[in-house]
Amino acid sequence: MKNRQVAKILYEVADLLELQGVNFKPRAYRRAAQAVESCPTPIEELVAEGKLSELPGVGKSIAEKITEIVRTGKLAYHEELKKELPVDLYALTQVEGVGPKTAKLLYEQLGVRTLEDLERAAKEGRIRNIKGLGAKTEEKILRGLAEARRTEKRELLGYALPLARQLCRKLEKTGLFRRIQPAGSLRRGRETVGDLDLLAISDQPEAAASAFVSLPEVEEVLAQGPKKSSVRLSGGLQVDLRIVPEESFGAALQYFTGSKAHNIRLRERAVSRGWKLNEYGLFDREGKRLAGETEQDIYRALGLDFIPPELREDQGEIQAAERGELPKLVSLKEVKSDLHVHTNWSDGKATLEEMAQAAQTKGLAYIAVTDHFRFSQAIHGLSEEDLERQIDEIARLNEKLSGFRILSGVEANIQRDGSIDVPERLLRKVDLVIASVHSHFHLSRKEMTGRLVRAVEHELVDVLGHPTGRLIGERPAYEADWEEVFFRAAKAGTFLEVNANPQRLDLSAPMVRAAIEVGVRIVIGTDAHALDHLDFLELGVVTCRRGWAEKKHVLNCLPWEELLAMRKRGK
Ligand code: DGT
Ligand code: CA
Ligand code: CA
Ligand code: ZN
Repeated sequence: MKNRQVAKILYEVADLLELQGVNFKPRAYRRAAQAVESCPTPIEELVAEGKLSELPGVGKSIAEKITEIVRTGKLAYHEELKKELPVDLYALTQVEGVGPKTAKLLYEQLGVRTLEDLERAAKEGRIRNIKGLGAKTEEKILRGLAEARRTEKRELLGYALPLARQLCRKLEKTGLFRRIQPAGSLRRGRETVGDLDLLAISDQPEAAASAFVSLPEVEEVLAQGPKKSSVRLSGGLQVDLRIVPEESFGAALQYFTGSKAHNIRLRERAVSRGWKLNEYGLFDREGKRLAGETEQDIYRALGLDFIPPELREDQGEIQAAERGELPKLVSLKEVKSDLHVHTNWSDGKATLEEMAQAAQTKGLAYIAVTDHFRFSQAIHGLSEEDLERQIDEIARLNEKLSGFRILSGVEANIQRDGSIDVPERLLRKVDLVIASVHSHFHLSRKEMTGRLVRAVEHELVDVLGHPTGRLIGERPAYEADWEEVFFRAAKAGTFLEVNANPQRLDLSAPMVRAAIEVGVRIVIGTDAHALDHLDFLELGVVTCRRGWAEKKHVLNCLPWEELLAMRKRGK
């Protein structure tokens, strides 16, 4: 049972409860589902260790339900609710334009249970005849179906990356591999991956392939051989393993890292010199091998600086490499801090001290604690008095800590009109103010732009949190004139966040690139609500790298005193 499958059941429970008109509970289930989905630890482990309640949003009752799912593969409560609506609600509601209510209507009127049923009904023009839906909805559903198909089987990087590492570690331990490493979109750091591509060198390829297909994570063996094997894991993800000769490892790594578009450009370059480039190596006219053992050799032979995998998207990287103008990308070890951390003062799971210790153990020099300011019943935020007390508590802890600093902060809410819901007195008192949109997502483009501009121009707002509000695979970025928002943020000296939560990665990589081009400074925050969420920092760094960001663009690379001096109010 994988986290994703558990989450799916919880999401369905939320939708089914919502259909029954139940209040609050759906939200609780959705939050728990999200926590399970984005938790890097396998859910079985948490159950076995009795650690479920460490997940944000998971209380005793939902923890029991999760345990039941992990133990039995299903949930009686879910099956009971599902009698009312025996359809693949999770898949159907992934389609934009289909919420639980529409799904119910479609089932009752047209017997739609699956995505295939939905597609047929939409194509045959039967949806437009349903009262309350109409031709517009039908069109929207058709568009939504195409989009859902494209993202349906993609896995979040935040889930796939630890998984890929775990598989490689297990295989290394067999002693059958001289080398093994991930390639493909995972190595490029794409926010979602379609499948995993592992590349290896082995002196016993048959035995190595056999070890691979025998991994406990494997559900189905699609192919097995000394050169290529493919499996499907129980979570549904496909993994390809290719075993290649040592002399062509670099060429294979280059080829299978992609992207396809980048490879095509690179091959054109080889061809224009009368050479041939493929997964076996770079060869001249006579078939003599020019390079192949390492990627560096290949790029060098083609007259290019080494191009980091994150840039290989055919977005100008080859021209830049030719001119020696590639950015010197920011790296994880240069990052000294996590600038968006929650604690149990609001909806986080760990104490201030635990969070600080965990961050220090990870090698960080400081964090900003930015708990939610009160804003809804469901998310218990800080009151004014809480925040004052927390600031004092942080000051006390800072005296105790050595070689580590906690910055006090707050995650304020940007209200519909762009104003900030924390009193000015408190905004002045904390070290770092993140302002985020947590409500009214569906404004007109003009209104949303005005709202965000007002927030970034607020003299006491330091950071715009998860700026576009997108949730990968669930909710698109809200409509706004981003160019305008970036421009105004740069001008005002307000930083933009790269929120490193696996489902957010917001700003996205292309947006990071656009933002730094107009002079915006970036801060990375994991939005951690539990200790192991601090590991998401790497995803934020990867997103910055894909956005061509250098150390100078990412303020987490500064010592804390210098970061504070960079704030507009620090000047
Ligand atoms: P994914 O799996 O959809 O997230 O994306 P990738 O990039 O991992 O794509 P995948 O797994 O289909 O193939 C791995 C790499 O192999 C891809 O990035 C580039 C290379 N590759 C695959 N097919 C072709 C091709 O037809 N031409 C070239 N030049 N390269 C290819
Ligand atoms: Ca792949
Ligand atoms: Ca593949
Ligand atoms: Zn947050």
